[in-house]
This record gives sequence, structure tokens and C-alpha cells, in this order.
Amino acid sequence: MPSGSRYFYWFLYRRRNRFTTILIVVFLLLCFIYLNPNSKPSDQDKQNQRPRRNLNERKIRINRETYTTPEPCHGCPGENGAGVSLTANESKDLQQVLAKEFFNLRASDKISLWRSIPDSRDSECRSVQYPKDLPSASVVIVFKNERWSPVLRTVYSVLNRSPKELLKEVILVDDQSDIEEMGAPLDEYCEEHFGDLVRILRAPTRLGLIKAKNYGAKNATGDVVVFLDAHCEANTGWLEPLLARIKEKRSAILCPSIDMIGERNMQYSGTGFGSIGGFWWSLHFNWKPIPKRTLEAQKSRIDPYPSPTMAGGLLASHREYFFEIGGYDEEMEVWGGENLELSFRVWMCGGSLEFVPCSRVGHIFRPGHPYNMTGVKGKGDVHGRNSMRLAEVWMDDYKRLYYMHRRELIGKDFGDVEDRRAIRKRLKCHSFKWYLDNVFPEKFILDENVLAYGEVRNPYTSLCLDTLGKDEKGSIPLAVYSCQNGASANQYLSLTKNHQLRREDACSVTLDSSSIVLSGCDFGNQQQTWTHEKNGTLVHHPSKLCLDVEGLSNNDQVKLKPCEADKQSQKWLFEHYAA
Ligand code: LR7
Ligand code: MN
Repeated sequence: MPSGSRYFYWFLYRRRNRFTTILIVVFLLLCFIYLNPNSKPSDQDKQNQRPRRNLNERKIRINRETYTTPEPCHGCPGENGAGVSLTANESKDLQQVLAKEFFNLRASDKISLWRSIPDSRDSECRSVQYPKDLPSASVVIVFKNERWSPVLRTVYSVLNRSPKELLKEVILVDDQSDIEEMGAPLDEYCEEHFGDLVRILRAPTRLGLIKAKNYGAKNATGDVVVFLDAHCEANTGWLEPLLARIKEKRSAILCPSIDMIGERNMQYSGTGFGSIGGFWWSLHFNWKPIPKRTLEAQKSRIDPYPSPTMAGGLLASHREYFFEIGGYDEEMEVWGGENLELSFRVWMCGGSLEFVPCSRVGHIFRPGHPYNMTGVKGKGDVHGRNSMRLAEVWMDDYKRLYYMHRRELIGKDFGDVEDRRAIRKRLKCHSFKWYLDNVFPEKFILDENVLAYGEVRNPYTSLCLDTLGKDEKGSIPLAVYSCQNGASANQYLSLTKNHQLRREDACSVTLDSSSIVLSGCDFGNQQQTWTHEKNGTLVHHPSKLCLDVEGLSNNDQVKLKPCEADKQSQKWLFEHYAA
């Protein structure tokens, strides 16, 4: 009997049945049409979900014993951290991609998974000799709806730039992503290329990043757990200084210095030195310049230095210590708050939080999130509820300053915090006042050690000074708005003992002779000094002019005018005066 295709022709020949032949041809034609992806424009989406094959991707195989840094992809786009541009064709659907991913996935897909990046460390870092017997590390990367190329680039950067004897494993925690390429294809790829060096854990339910990090760390086996976001690139020598410091101090939680990967063109750029982490009383994270006292205490400019808080995503901790002090709060949902919670906790409970200049890791900063932020208990405001939990456990009376900024949360449910309070008791942790006094004395406390604070009202118009909710980062106009009787933190100003009229981070100054703006506080700046006279005027020292509300209504910028002792529009009353 003939077999295969010969059987097929033989069959046709024998039957000489035209009708069957036609049927078979039609059937084959239909199969072709169905299998040809170009004929199914409606499946475009599905196609986009398939892993994009990267340059050189299949040339290397990595396993625990033999892995080596692959040859850089000479002449490939994005090498040495360069930004890449797209052709007109490649950027056809770019707007949709950006709207969904919040970074340029098309650019990322053009770049080798193990591209080279510039060594952004201080040159002194290159000659540091670290001890040989450093603790081992498990790198935990949690992801929800992250894409193939940035995730694998994170993994390759870790594998290629960590000494193999120190890297115990990379653990990828998939927090129930909805993207096909991150399912079975990722398993297959990792198994084929990395063996057991890279493990993928699938979260049993959507955990949110906070619980997902706990989950990854609980499954880690290295001495140290290092968390990274799933869109990072670890730089040369990033791991050793973290491990060396933990070897020296088990209770130090360490953050690498965070470089920028441009979300539009994927350009890797080193950020300079010079930041610590701070916070707003609304319990969002911010960057602050390194205080002089910290610089003076550093023996060398490349030594780890203390920071009051951290951004949250990139950190190393002794794994057992991390859980001894309580891991992350399992009742926090999705995103936000855990970074400040861990920062306050580690300091208050006897450890420290430090930034490590010689360890550098790039991160893609995205203007939005490719996943749902709603949460079940936080009902749309997961950050608000998570932060209530941290304020209730760690901030003592200072939680008042959080609620002042989030009045709508007063009385809202924040779940049970008894387990978290028990940690504080068990570890005999310091008070939040201790933290403010000792770790972050630069943090301005709106209602302590000031001459007057609260709403600043002109009693005749019931207009109050108001920042109109503008971000305090830049220079913002000081305006007036109907007094809100304490309902708006935008109307909460303080008159400090060194005569500044300020909000949380911004002080009142003049730009020209009549209008007032708030901008960064500078104690040496005479332009920022004010006095509040017994007759109720607020006098700007350098100009000897008075704050005046004459002719103004809601949203108008407040004016400076020549002082007149009895003028009603120049009378101001603070809500509270220090005794
Ligand atoms: O439900 C989720 N499940 C997840 O696994 C939501 C997110 N995730 C993953 C996500 O895929 C990513 O890998 O968690 C990681 C962090 O999420 P991002 O990248 O959307 O967060 P972010 O970079 O905007 O947020 C910062 O603040 C967060 C507060 O909860 C976390 O602490 C992030 O880790 C943190 N990232 C950084 O600090 C990176 C450096 C930024 C700076 C400066
Ligand atoms: Mn991130």
C-alpha cells in the first residue's frame, strides 16, 4: 500500500471521483484561510499577545553551573542603554500601546533581552573589594500584566550581572496576569533557557503586589531576599554591595540607587547621587536631598547612608529578618502604603533603612498601571485604606496629620490591625516621635514648634489662604478661597518660629512686588520671612508690605499692598496660636 502523500494521489486516481476532489480542494482552501493569520484581522490582539522573538534570543542556554554573560548584541538597537526610535510602521498602533501599557512596548521589543547598559556607578565603586563569603540572594520579581520583553530583560540583567555563586535563584511571581504570553510560553522559555535557576510561581488568587511579595519571599531559599519590579535592569556590580552590607548588619534593609529607563524610548540613564526618601503627610513617598548631617556622617561618598523611607520596589533584606519584623501586612491590598509601612517599622523596631550608592538598578517609571487598582476592601482607594492601616499601627498621635489630608477617610473601615500592633509590642519598637526626632528631624510637623497654625482667615470676607490643591513640588501661587472650617488641608498653613509662612514643604515668597508664591523652604532666604502683628496684619519682612485680600474672590492670588493698620482686608486670624 502506498503511504503519505502518495496514498492521497493514489486515492484520487483510483476513485476518479471529481466530486470528492472538489470537496477536498475546498476543504484545503478553507484550512489555509483559517490558518493564515493575515486573513484574520480580528485576531490582531491575540497576535500581539504572543511573545515577540528578540534578537539573538535563542543563542544562549543558561544553567546554574555554566551560565556566562552572553555576547552583547553588536549594532542592535538600545545597546549601551541608548534610546531607540521606531519606524512609521512600527509606531502605527503606538498610541493604543501607550494607553494600555504606559510605556513603549514596541521600543522594548526591539531591544535585545540582555542589552548592555552604561555602568552608572561612581568610579570609586569599581575598585571596592567585597568579602568572598557573602550571603546568597533570591531575587523576587512580582508581576501583574507585565510584558515579555521587559520582564525577561529584568531576569537577564540579574543573571548576567550577579556573581553566580551568590545568586541562589530568581523567583517570578505571576499575580494572575491576563496575558497569554506570560503563561505557558514563559514557563517553557524559562525551563528551556534557565533550568531551575528561574522559578515561576503562580499566585492562587490575585494577591496584589504586597501579598505577592510576601508569597515570593516565603518561597525563597537564599539568605537574602531582593525584590525588584518586573521592568528593571540591574547594573554592573549591583548585588555585591547589598549583600556585603547585610553581612555586616543583618537588620539593615537596603535599597539600590534607582536609575531611569525612559518609558518612551527605553533609554537607560544614570541618576546622580543625592537623594533620600521622605514622605508627605498624605502618606505618599517623595524624594528629598541628602541632609548635611547625613553627608557629614558618611566616611566615603560611596558608603551606604541612612534614608527615612524608600520608594518600595527595589530592596534587599536578610530573608529571616524580613519576616522576624513582620514581612508585609497581609491585609494590605494591591498597591501602596507598604513602602512607608516597612520604612517606619524597620527604623522604629531597631533596624535601619539605607541607600547603597554602588548598587544601581534601572526602573521604567510608568505614568499609569496596566492592571486594575480597585481592590476589594479598599473599594477603589487601596492606597488610602492601606495607609490608614499603617497610620493606625505605627504613627501614634501623628496619624492626625494623615487624616487632616484625608478627611473623607475618618471613621472608614481599615480592617483588623491587632496582629500588626502585636509586632510592635513584641519587638518593643520606638514611638513615631522617636522616629521623627532621630531618623527624620528635617520633616516639618505642621502643628508642632510653630507660632501659629491651621486656617488663616480674613474674618471680614471669610476667605482663607489656600494652595488650591496644587502640587507643592514646584512654585505655586498662594491664593484665597472660602474658608472650609478645617475640611481642606490646602488651607492649613503654619507660621514657624523662624518666621516662615508655609505649607508642608513650601514657603511663601514674593516673585514680584505684589504676588505671593509658595516654593521650596530655605531657612537662609530672607525673602521668606514674615511677621504676624498684634493688629492682625501679616507683614512680608523684606518688602514691608502686607497680605491683602481687597477685591479678591475664590481662586484669586493673594496680593501684597502697603500696610494700613486699620484696613479690614489686611486682618488675618490663624485657627490656632501656640500657648
Ligand atoms: O496587583 C498587582 N500585582 C503585582 O504583582 C500590582 C502590581 N504588581 C507588580 C507589577 O507588575 C510590578 O512588577 O508589582 C510591581 C510593582 O508595580 P508597579 O511597577 O506598577 O508599581 P510602581 O513602580 O508604580 O510603584 C512603586 O510603589 C509601589 C507601592 O505599592 C511598590 O512599592 C512598587 O514596587 C514601587 N516601585 C518602585 O519603588 C520602583 C522604583 C520607583 C521609584 C522611585
Ligand atoms: Mn514599577
